Amino acid sequence: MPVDYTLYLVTDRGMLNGENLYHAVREAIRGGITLLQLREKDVSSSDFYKIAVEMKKLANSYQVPLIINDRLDIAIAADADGLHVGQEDLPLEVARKLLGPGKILGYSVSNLAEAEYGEKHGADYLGAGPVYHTGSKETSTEPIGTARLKIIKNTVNIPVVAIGGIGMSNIGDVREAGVDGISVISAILARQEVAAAARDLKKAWME
Ligand code: TZP
Ligand code: MG
Repeated sequence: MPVDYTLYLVTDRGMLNGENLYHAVREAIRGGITLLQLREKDVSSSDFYKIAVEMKKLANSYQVPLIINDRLDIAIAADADGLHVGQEDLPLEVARKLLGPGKILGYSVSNLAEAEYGEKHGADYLGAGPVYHTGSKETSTEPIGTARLKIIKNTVNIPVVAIGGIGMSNIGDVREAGVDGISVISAILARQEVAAAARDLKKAWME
């Protein structure tokens, strides 16, 4: 089944101001997210696994694919739809080998060399960024901007999803770069009205 990369939500429980993660994700799904990444920092493996299993049930019931960030073991154990790895995670080709050909494998890139490497070594899609400054991830990588984003998109032949600091104010510029979708944390999860935030982004993307 082809994956729709239009509006890809990455989770961060730290953004929720005490709100329940499953509730927030359900609202985001109702608002129209097309893909979900469970990104858990500072949890035990046992908790990560339990959350992944619950999230998989939730995502399944709405036919939204679930991708696990970084942890191949959790992705396999929870029978998630895929895994997302970054430059400091398990090597892409190793992840592909262990994950098998049928699962979705995503790869974080911030320059053209990484993008070409990803395409060549088994990534199904690239998460390219940070496009803009973001407060959601500690990163020393300078924002790549939409010009470099566009070069990445025009060079590789796999889907490219833009990430980092994307919201209603700049979604039009990102779309103009020709990418396949946007990946966001705060533009959905830090908002009071999660479903409405997702709906507005989706609508802005489609217009
Ligand atoms: N990878 C690159 S930027 C980022 C990740 C996980 C954080 C994106 O969060 P936000 O709130 O959409 O800027
Ligand atoms: Mg990572």
